[in-house]
Amino acid sequence: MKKRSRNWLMVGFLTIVIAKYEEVEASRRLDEETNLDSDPTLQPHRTAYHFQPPKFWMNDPNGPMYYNGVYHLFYQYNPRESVWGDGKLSWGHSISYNLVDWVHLENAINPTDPFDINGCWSGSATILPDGTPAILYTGCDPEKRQVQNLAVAKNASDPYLREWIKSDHNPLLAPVDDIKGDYFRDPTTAWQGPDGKWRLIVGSEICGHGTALLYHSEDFVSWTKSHRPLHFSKRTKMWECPDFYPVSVNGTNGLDTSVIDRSSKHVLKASFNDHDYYVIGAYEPETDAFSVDTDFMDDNVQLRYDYGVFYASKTFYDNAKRRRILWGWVTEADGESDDTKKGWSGLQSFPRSILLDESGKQLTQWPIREIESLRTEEVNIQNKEIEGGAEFEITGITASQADVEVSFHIPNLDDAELLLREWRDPEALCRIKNASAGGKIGPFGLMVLASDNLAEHADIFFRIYKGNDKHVVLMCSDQSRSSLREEVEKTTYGAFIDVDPSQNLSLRSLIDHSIIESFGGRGKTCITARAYPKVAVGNAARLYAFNYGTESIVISSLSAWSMKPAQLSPLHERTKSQI
Ligand code: DQQ
Repeated sequence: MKKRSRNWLMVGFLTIVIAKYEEVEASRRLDEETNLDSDPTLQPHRTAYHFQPPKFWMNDPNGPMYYNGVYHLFYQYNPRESVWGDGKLSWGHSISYNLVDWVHLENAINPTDPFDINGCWSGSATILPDGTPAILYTGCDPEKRQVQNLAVAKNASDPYLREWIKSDHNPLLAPVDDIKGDYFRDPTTAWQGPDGKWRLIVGSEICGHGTALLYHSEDFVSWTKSHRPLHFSKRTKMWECPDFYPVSVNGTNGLDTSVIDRSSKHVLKASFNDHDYYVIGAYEPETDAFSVDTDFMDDNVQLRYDYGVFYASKTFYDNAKRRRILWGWVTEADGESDDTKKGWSGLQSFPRSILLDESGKQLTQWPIREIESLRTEEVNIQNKEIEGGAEFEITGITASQADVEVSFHIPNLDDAELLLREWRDPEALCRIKNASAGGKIGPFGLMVLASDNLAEHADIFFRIYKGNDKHVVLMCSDQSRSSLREEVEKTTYGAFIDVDPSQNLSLRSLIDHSIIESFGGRGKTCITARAYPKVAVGNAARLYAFNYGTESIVISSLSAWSMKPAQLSPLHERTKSQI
């Protein structure tokens, strides 16, 4: 080799080494700045068994799927900072064998092409009949118009599906006619009708009404817009992240998205007004007619997946365990500067399996049973009366990282207070009648993330009222005293639960440092809340059961467990046997 070319080679080599060194240094500096590698006491609010990327901003769950023995979760990810920022988001990607422990991979999709240069936004995965996993996602183009794109796994035999190839045909769908460029996003998992054609819906707002635009395709590449949307509502604005899937009536299994079974019903979910609302109805695959039992924002019934912090959710069908699983984005309730200091923002709810309730009128949700693999120390209490005005501590477990299941018996329902007409809004009622406002039957429930002197605590509780022809059960999640820090948001959430309180009334709460996911009436009503205690952190956190009503309540049974942390780490930090 000539001397000059040897020198060039040397320069090239050194440039690569320096660039690599700078990259590693920059990442080390970022870790240092964001405390992520530091003492865990500096990260008291980072969760132990909820899904989080190693750092920075995460919002919606995207394209969850089960493929060849591996669960995939993609998510809206800002790989540069802990805020949503300029919206130039990527699809983060992690895989799991049990939906509890996760391996973080490189981003699956980045905003690098004209059809997504301003952001790769939410979308869904569909497994095509030949086994190809396909992702449909929203791209923001150079004019910030929203368009729908396709990406397929480059190598379906890679167990982790690490590389994704964007289609040459992108964008597949562009906003035309009456669709506004900024109201056209979040394609669903596609399903096949009896005619073999694919269908999918995209969230939109047409003439001021929230709309699920319907498209058809024979080849998954060219799509035609149907004249009639699948559904729309005059009572709502833009629909984000729609989801549409069948649920079996009286069945205990979930259904795959394309299953057409005359005895099933269909669920349509749309995200708007900061909540995930759903309706249940009958879907005719021949005509694509969808007739709802009760509509969005009906005066009497407004169904939500979760009455707390839970948004832009997505379900997928797990054919290994024949269940439909729901993920939802749980945002932070502290400030943006806190998120920058923490170095991260956003959680995913613990995955929930979702079924149609036996009433047929609503869904029920329950943490997937794999969560039980994290349970360690256990305490059990049976038949314990809590007199009016009393509380008692549940000891023997790690109260900041716990799973608690309790079942209450109400010995005397006769003296329940009357539900006044002006108390129709359950959230407002929970605010007026917070945990410290005494009542007759209730408030009773759990006091979590509590400090020694009870200066800090979050409360999940019930109150029972007498309605017109039956008892009414109110469930509240009161954060008003959850942190001594004044600046964090402490919204109180509430909902009525359609249960008969003469039967046992159950409550389950997943407590994980700064998140409390609560399931009332075996998952009929779910409320997720955030709390950022100053004192009640780590081992200083305590757990109580309480009853501040005048009537005694009996805990028929209570089981509580400390939870082990789930394993979440990047691929390069794992040995093969750890995956
Ligand atoms: N988040 C995405 C959008 C979606 C919104 C952008 C919902 O695709 O509509 O990050 O949170």
